[in-house]
Amino acid sequence: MACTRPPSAPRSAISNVNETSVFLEWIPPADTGGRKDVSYYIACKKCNSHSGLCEACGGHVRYLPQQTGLKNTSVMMVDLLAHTNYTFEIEAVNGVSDQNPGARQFVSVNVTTNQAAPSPVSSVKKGKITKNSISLSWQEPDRPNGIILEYEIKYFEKDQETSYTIIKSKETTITADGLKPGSAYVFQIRARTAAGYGGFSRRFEFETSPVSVAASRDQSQIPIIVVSVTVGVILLAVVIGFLLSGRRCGYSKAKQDPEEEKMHFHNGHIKLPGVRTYIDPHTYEDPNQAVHEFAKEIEASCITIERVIGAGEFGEVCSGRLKLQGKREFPVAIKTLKVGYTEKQRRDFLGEASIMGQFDHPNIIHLEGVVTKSKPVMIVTEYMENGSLDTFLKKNDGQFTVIQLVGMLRGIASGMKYLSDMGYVHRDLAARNILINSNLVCKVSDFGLSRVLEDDPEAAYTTRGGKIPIRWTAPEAIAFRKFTSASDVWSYGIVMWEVMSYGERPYWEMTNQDVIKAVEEGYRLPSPMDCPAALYQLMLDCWQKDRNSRPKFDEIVSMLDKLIRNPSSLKTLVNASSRVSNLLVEHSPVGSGAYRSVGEWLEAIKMGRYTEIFMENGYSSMDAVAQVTLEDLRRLGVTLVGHQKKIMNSLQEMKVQLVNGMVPL
Ligand code: ACK
Repeated sequence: MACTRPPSAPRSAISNVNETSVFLEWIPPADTGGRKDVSYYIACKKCNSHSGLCEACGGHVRYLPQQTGLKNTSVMMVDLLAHTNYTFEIEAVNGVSDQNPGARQFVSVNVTTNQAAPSPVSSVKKGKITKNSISLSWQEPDRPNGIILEYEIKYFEKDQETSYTIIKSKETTITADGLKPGSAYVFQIRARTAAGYGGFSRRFEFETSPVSVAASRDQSQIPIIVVSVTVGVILLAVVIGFLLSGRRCGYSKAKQDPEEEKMHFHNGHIKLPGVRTYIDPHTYEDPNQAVHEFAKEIEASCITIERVIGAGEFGEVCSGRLKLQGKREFPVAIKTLKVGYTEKQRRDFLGEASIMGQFDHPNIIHLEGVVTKSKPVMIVTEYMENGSLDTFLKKNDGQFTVIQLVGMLRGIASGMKYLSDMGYVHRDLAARNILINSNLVCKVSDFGLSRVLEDDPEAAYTTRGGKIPIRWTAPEAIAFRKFTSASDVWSYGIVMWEVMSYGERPYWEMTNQDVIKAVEEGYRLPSPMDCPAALYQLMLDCWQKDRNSRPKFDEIVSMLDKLIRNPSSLKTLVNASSRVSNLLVEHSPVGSGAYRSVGEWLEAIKMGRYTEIFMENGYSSMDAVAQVTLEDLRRLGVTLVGHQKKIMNSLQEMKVQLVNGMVPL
């Protein structure tokens, strides 16, 4: 037999990260060593992002189908840690590789796993129970996906779910006290890591012990009074807290115990201490104080500027390196404030750092710090190798799998969920304001107050004087500046459209005025080419005229997660024949359209129960129905606000279409 050799290294390895799973694919080595028995081995190393030191991954990682002797040129690693840097070495081996053990032939791939929230807590045990308290203990979730920062325990008296209490604890035990004797309480627990909260556990029901019969008559009222007084005292404390900390815009911390925080909610109305909320830097009398509260001061000597990568409103944007004491040097982006700035410009420039510094999330651009003690004044952030998402997608038109695109969208939605939970409304969410790194992780950037819009070349002045990026903005925000997380959801829908069409300009070359008119008339962007139907439906949901009907960011994240977990759900594309390229499509919300009778219309919007009342009161034709007002509905006995909303929204949609002659009623 002729002599044979070990194979050369596998080639062109690519990775696809989905939360804490990584899929690797490569092509066989150029040189198989003259043999047909090439197989592959995967070495996994976990690397520290700051020290750069790597260690073997350990036994928790699962390889599908296996780690060694792989015959195919792909493998999936699951159960990795969240938000961790891994290096995978794909090694080609054959029957003579052992003869030459020194020369490993591998190609390596560096990836950072995305954050994934911990799995639900599955086992909860009751401990000591008294007539007023219940002690619980539980086990860490099976898949913590990171370090558990704390647990949130929600409990309420059975069948009284609207009035609940939340305790936060770093331990896996708590005692809920101040409970009513002989009453059943429902408990749910969830864990939080840097990735956010996992899902709540299933409901666990435990009962306090009863009071003795003899004592019950007189004492039964006491716990209720105690609870009322406790809630009263807490409410009073909150009100005083709010008044005293007015400057801090609703953010205060009332710790019960260093390890435990407790909050009470009634009908979800009171936002109580412990909820981390974004603080508007404008509420600080001295803006410098805000910067230093939220951003670290960096010495200019720690920064090496390498090259200019772009221009911002306040000065150049550069790439460079940051070397902090005791840490390895790493790449950063540096925004500079040009010389000759006014005090207001400096304040506005640093305002972005005061906002960014309050956020800590893998899909929000991370602030390293600021330079304010020397000139030029700088804002230093993590470096995102692939720059802005819109430019990156245009450059790589058609190059990604649907799963990769959905992964990008998931990241953006997750960042937005975090911002909306913090009470921050972005107002300028667009692909140009998303940055993307070498692992295709997308992060929301460009934070500011009025500045954001001044800065954005897309922003146009409206008749009311404000500057608004029309194509990305919800109609109510354009019309009466109602900027909310729901208007951010509209913009998110536009970002989805930009991503799925690889950076196409929304509404192409239509003028801003035409865009406003078309959207107001009920037209919406058509599906991008080759877009999964489920994604286009989600876009249309984000563009609901009624902002309360749009999905919330947490719902968007869960929906995208579901699609990623079940990729076959992305196979159904929007029907090519129904996709009208370069034309807006008429947006018909479910239930509207040409209805032949009042009954058919009410049935379609699931309000069929009112058909008889409508008919009896003279609303027997769609023409008559079109005149109905909210007052009329109340008079007809439609007292539930949800039902009133449903009916009025449907009428509103129909009227818009009637005015434009699109749908004959
Ligand atoms: O598309 P780009 O290369 O990405 O051009 C713009 C430019 O600076 C002006 O904003 C780039 N840029 C901004 N922040 C960062 C960052 N953190 N990392 C990398 N590039 C950035 C952006």
